[in-house]
Amino acid sequence: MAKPVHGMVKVIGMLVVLASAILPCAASNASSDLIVYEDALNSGWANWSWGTTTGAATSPVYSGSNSLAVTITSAWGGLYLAANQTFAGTPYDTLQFWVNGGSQGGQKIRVMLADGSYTLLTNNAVEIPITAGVWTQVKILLANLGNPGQIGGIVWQDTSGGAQPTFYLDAISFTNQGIPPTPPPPPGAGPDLAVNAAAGRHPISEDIYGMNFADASLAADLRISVCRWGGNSTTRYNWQINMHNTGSDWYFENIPTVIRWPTVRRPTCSLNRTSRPTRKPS
Ligand SMILES: [Ca+2]
Repeated sequence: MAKPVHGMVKVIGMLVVLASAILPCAASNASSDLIVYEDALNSGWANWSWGTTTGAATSPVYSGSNSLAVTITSAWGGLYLAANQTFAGTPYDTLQFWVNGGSQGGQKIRVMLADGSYTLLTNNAVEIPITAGVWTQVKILLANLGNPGQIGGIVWQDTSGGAQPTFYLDAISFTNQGIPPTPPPPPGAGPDLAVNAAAGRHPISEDIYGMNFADASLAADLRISVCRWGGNSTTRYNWQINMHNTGSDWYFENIPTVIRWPTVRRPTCSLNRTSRPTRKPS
């Protein structure tokens, strides 16, 4: 197979269409790109692959002198390019690379990221088409790869459940294409609500409409049905002798409680305490 050279060869693979992952043709800021692989694995990266053999190939090559030859040798094997130090994903919005299916093509491969804990984001994997004999540029939005805050690596994993013919990768990088974040969807219309005031009615207990220590005139004015009182010494009220005990406030004495009990439906609610001081002398 003739060696295709970038800038000379007219056959450049068609842009991969990846459903929602497809990007507009926007120029990336090359100076800010994070290079993972050009002709060799960049410094700061390591090969953590499993069930996979890799090697430098001189043909086919997309750019420079070498591409990365990848051969899945066992089911679910994967090429795992791991960053020695995890890095922030926020400066980038896209993972891009070129892929060539070699003499056979049709490899079943999904791409995913490892997060800052080197956990593979398997729920955010993107399957890529791989064509025999041509270089195809793949751009995947990081948003479609789980958009981890920290990135630990990239994985190309077999999804066929078996060994696969050799394919080739080249020019692997993280870039910033200036893709604005996807705005959240507008809130949908809620269900129609209606109130049927005539349905399921039941009377409310009169005991609900009460007041604590209501002034008699106020209680009468509000027509409250319950006069509540309690707390401190009144909690110890004995209705059989109409006394409350002062406890430690006043020598634990029983004090007569003067209550004018509410009249039916029109309470005159008051609690007249004795003239005892509220605290005993110290
Ligand atoms: Ca290269």
